[in-house]
Amino acid sequence: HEADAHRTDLMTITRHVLNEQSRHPESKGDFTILLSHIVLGCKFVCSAVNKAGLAKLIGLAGETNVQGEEQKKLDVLSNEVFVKALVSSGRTCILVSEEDEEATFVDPSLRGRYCVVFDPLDGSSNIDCGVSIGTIFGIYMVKDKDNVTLDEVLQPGSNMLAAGYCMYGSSCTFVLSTGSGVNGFTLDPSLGEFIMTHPDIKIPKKGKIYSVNEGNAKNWDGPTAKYVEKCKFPKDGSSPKSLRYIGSMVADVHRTLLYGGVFLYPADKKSPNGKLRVLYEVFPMSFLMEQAGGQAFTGKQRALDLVPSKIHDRSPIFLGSYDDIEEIKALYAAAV
Ligand code: AHM
Ligand code: MG
Repeated sequence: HEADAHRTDLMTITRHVLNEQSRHPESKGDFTILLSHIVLGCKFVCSAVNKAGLAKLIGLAGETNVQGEEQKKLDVLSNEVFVKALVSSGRTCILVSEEDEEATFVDPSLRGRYCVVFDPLDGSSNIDCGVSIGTIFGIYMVKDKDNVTLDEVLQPGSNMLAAGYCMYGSSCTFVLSTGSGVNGFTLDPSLGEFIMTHPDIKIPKKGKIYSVNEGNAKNWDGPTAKYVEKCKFPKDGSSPKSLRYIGSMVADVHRTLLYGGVFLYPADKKSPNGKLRVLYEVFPMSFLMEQAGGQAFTGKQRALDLVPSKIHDRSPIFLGSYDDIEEIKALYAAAV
């Protein structure tokens, strides 16, 4: 029976990626190995997040516990785990993490062709109250691993090979795109494996939810203010949209992918480039949105066409359902 097949035929991430790679005979399994190291990092963070209260992992970096050991804040710990897992995979050459001011250039003896940009634990202000947080990543590939410069990662998001996130929520969910659609996997803790639970995610063409930090409204520009006003007081006879804002990008984007609608972190007078980081927040989420049939826009252009000039650059971002983003684009086009 169909139902039985679902229960006994477990599509793990590794199996899924191997299937995808088999369509590229030239591939030597390097991507599968790289991804398994990212997945390992996510499993570690998932278990650490679940134990955060218990293990007293929460605390300021540099504080010492009763044994006199240094306590690391969860985001610092997560970063170390990802950096070590990625370096030891032997498949990476440059790493860019939100936690590290400088990019990491992998020692030539361990170098591979992939660059990974990531935010190891995004939304960390939500840790202490148990709200969902996540890891976000994007992957580029270099031509010549023996000759790499920072320019390899200062590239438009459309050059990414793959992107994804892992959400540490009521369950642990891994969402991935390697450029041919988006798939979601849920961690089965008893197996320690992510099993495909959300094949071929497509975002609804139009949604009923908007998601934004409205506390910044007094500093918004005209088109953003007009759009949010429209969400609340539609003039075309449609129902107002619902507001949902978690304040964890991974959770807000995950809901947007599944239910549709828009997530925005616009520019405002205080932060003319918004808050979110181009390389490891805006790009991976924009990549996933487009792969799921939605759009990602900066207020000026397609988000994936941005070219960052520094690794920690920020950009305003509007992402979500195709039709909803069209409305935002029209408001920005009318404003110039
Ligand atoms: P962080 O990288 O310092 O955790 O900040 C990123 C987070 C995102 O997850 C979220 O979308 C945004 O900050 C929320 O910002 P705000 O609190 O300004 O609404
Ligand atoms: Mg972040």
